[in-house]
Amino acid sequence: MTVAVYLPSEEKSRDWCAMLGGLLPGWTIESMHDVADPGAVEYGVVWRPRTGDLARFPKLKAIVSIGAGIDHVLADTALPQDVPIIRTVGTDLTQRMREYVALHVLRHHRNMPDILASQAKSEWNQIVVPPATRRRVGVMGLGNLGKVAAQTLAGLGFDTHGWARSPREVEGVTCHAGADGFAGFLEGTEILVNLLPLTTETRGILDAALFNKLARGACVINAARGPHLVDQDLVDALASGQIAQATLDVFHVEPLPSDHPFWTHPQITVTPHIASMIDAPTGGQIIAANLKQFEAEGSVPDLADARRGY
Ligand code: NDP
Ligand code: OXD
Repeated sequence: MTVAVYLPSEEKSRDWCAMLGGLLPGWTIESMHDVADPGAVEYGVVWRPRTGDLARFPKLKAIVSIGAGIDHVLADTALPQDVPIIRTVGTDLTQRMREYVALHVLRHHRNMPDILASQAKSEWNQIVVPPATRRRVGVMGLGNLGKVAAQTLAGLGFDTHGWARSPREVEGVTCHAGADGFAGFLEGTEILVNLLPLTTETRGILDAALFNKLARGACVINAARGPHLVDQDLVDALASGQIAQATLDVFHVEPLPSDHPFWTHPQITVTPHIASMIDAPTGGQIIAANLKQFEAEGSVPDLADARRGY
């Protein structure tokens, strides 16, 4: 079996090849930056592939996304049609994401930005916030990541609501579904967490209309994809006070350009797409297991639905 690996950095591609080579003895693992024989490649393991890269492989059996999202694969306008796409998911990713969501929701809930601003002025500023039980938080997306994040917030005592495309049941979480359930989900939300996939339906969903439906002074955490957010609408909502604070892990352009105003905005916390970044050894184990299973059985449980977009 021949696998071609692509990450934008040639060095990282080589590291992943070496690591997958160790986990898949007898398989040929090559970097997509310099494939010897495109006709031999049966699997592509990719993060943000270049347009046309995967179309060079006539014998491609499956594409593996090095990550949970597949938007970066579907962005390839020359993508071969009907080649299955395998997501990389697992407990490691959900654990990392629940840590990130708990950290940033608690930070907004306990008003840490104001506490730190007071410390900078040596001010003893005893900010009293409502208990978590009276703080309404909302999680957009109740898939692998959103479900565990919502359960974590419910476990901390928050009044937790979740929103998905289809009706879901998550213990401790009030679930809302579809377009009909969207307004009821947003109403009164004080801390909003976005964990939706990026699709034609969800692109630009974090916009002025959504911000205006939240409680005044709400906080927004975007840990999904940059194009979910209409950047200028956030800047305007922060200026008007409709939104008090935002934590952003993902951006329209990554890495976020060094002159981007988000870096220095006093109401925005920037993290560099690390909410749940897979490390190569863990991701490699999951990917190698998926490749072996796909080769043996022709399918795996973690197949994405390209038509649906996630
Ligand atoms: P899943 O595919 O498991 O879940 C997606 C969820 O979103 C489902 O609950 C789905 O509803 C819901 N959904 C999809 N479309 C809509 C819609 N139009 N309206 C309402 N709900 C919708 O995804 P994951 O939880 O694994 O990952 C979510 C995203 O997180 C990824 O696509 C990726 O972009 C991002 N991510 C970010 C990381 C980071 O480090 N910042 C790391 C990993 C992922 P239903 O249940 O009805 O299908
Ligand atoms: C992912 C990511 O999709 O890291 O897994 O963003």
